[in-house]
Amino acid sequence: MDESVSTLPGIQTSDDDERIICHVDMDCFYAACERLRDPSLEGVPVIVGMGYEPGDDGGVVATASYEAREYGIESAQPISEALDNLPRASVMPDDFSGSVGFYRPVDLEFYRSISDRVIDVLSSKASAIRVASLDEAYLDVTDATEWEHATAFASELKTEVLDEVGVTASVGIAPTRGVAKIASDHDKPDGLTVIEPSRVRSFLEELPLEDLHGVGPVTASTLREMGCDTIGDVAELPPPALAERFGDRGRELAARARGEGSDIVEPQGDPKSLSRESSLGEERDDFVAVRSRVADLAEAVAARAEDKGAQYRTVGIKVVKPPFDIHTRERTFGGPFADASLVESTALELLDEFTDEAIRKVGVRVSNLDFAADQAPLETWSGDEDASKDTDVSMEFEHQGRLTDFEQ
Ligand code: TTP
Ligand code: MG
Repeated sequence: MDESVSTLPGIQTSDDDERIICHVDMDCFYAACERLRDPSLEGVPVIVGMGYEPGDDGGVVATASYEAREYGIESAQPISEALDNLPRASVMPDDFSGSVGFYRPVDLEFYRSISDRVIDVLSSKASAIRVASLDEAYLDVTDATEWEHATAFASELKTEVLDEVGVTASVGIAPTRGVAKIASDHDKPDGLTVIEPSRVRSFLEELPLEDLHGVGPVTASTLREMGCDTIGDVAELPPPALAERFGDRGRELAARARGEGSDIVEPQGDPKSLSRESSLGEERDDFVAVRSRVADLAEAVAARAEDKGAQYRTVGIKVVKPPFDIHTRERTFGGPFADASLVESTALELLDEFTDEAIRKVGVRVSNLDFAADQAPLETWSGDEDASKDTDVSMEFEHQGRLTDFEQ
């Protein structure tokens, strides 16, 4: 088994200290979710908001699709103002019925279910993930890619989110969390921006002050009074001048403007699933080699679960066929267990369906995790055939992963 397979999240394994941090932020997320269940909203202005009733002018905009943003509609705007901005298809009463745009009320439960699916995909690509909000996450991808391949990595990640969930993401990759976040916002929507360590200063230099985390209109106007028009200008200011004006916050601003900041992605909570996946090279057409790779991944996943003191009820595999055809299969047992050989034999049995097919990538996952329970004796459930099921959830890998490990 490859050494890196048993790497713990957050433990640095690369030769130098430099991490590769990826920030993912979904595009007009609530609106994108609404489009998933109503494709007729595709390509037209969509406003998702709360507190609005037709004929009434209350309520605020939660988000607007990019088509609606063309008309100056933005988050936190009163719906009445949004309605004023939207062109009218005909002369109608003052509500959405006459406008060229569409309104949908916020449905957090639905957005959360989509978010879970996105996070599940992201989790399989990173050694650590921190979910910052429903539509935003930081990933430590140091062990998954290299700077030279970061663009291809990000592109594949975006494609996987789109193919598996149906929404677009903007991705930024940089050496720190702060710069990665600025990068993901840089080319929205459907953005992809990689800022290698040597480019951090020049990337930040020309950006407007407001792109810096913690700089709102008030701070920006103070900074302008101090002669700054860009982030580069802030980086040039002597830090004591900033500290004098803003106190400790000033020192932080100076550091951020120079691209300094944390590169630690601290995972939160217990993971919902643990998985490893691996791309196949030459061996993609050699089923014996594919089986051997799946066996290795199964062993790694079981070891990872053991490290974390986790038992599992579900074992699954993911098979990606060329060009990008994702298939998942899983089997759920009647009780939690921790048994590497059962993970391996189950994964290999599930793989049999794909015998002699060309396979680009394989993954193994355990889910339905249990961190507390003592292991039930095997015989209390192992013969429970009714509780064991195969599921064919192509494009859908149980979607409960929040934190997984992987090996590329
Ligand atoms: P954002 O990522 O800030 O916005 P967004 O995803 O809609 O658009 P972008 O393409 O610019 O990333 O926020 C994510 C979701 O959070 C957004 O879809 C709706 C919700 N939200 C609010 O409810 N109120 C707000 O003021 C903001 C900013 C977001
Ligand atoms: Mg977003």
